[in-house]
Amino acid sequence: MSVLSSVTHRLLTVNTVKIIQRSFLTCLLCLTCLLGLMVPPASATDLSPAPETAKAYIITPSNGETVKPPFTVQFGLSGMGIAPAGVDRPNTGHHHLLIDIDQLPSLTEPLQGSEQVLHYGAGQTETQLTLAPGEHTLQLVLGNYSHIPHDQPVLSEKITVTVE
Ligand SMILES: [Cu+2]
Repeated sequence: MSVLSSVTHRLLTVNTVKIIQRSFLTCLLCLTCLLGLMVPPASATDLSPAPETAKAYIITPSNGETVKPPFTVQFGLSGMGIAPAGVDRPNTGHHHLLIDIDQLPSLTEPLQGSEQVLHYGAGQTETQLTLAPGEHTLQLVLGNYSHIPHDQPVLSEKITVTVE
């Protein structure tokens, strides 16, 4: 009687544990699915594709040029169009000028504006710059409607200018 009771008890316990384990796994799966639905990766929604042929380039000044401040920097873009920030149109973006940047910022997040990262969100294709005398580097990176570089990023060559 007591042996039978003990066996029954053990069976019940084992079954209960199994049921709890199964419920826990089901819950975990549901939670994972829900979280996956609620928080899609930023890259899936915010990144914009760019044609492989797209190119950004600095028209003036040319690499190695000596310039007097203020000097004009002209932005070139081929294979894509310019659209102001906030306007989500395929194959478009706006220019950002990177000044004296050695390490590129994240190219999958919105570019943070600073003295070294200038936004041209109105769709400008040139600017006037005044920089301290000496050598400086300039590079363009296109950003999409929400200031995120494209996938693939559209980056110009980095040029060096000497400011008098
Ligand atoms: Cu921007």
